[in-house]
Amino acid sequence: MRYLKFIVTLVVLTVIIACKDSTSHKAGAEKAVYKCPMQCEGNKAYTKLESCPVCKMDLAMVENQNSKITEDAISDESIFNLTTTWHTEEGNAIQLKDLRGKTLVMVMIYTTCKAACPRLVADMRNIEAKIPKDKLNDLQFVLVSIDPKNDTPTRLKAFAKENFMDGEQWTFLQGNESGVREFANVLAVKYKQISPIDFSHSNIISVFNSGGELVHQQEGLGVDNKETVDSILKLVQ
Ligand SMILES: [Cu+2]
Repeated sequence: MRYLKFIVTLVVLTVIIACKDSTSHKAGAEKAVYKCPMQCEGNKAYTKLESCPVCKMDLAMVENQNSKITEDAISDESIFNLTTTWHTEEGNAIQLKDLRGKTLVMVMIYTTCKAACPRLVADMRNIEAKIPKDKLNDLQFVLVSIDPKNDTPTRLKAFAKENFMDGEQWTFLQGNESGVREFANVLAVKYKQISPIDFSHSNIISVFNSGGELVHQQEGLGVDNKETVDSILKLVQ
């Protein structure tokens, strides 16, 4: 019986190592997780290399679950198919697919808005506040400007600071006019410039899974965010 356990362990370890070797190049900088090779607690994962509390065997390293999705092909519905280059509030040039691997909570705003956007921003912060701190690493809250002319990276950075949203989990994006319009169309967000400094716009917060597929939208200002939070928590479990 003991030999059998040993052989099973060897086989499992070999498979894990083989899988890891073939995927490690693509997986990028995902953090490692550890699981019991005997799966005493099913799929339970640990973040430290220790021993299984049930069988006392050393845990084996496996890739983060997120990396599974990272390696899969992008589906036709994914926003990662959009090829516009954006600039973050830090001035970095990125494409949406660079956000791959995280659950995304996205909203379109502009920083000089005096009416709806301050409330949308508050709604985003209220959603963030309901997410357990240890889950925030798996999430990115993204605010896309519908006013790329005025919302430069510098302006976005200042706005982030003013609103206490300069933590790692917050990203602000400046695009170009066609890229912003294209993205808005995907979200079904409508916006229209009504004066040199004002836009009318829809108020929609969208949740995407780590493959960039839309899973939930909430529409309105100050609406009950329970469904939105639940949809996020399901994705980051
Ligand atoms: Cu607004």
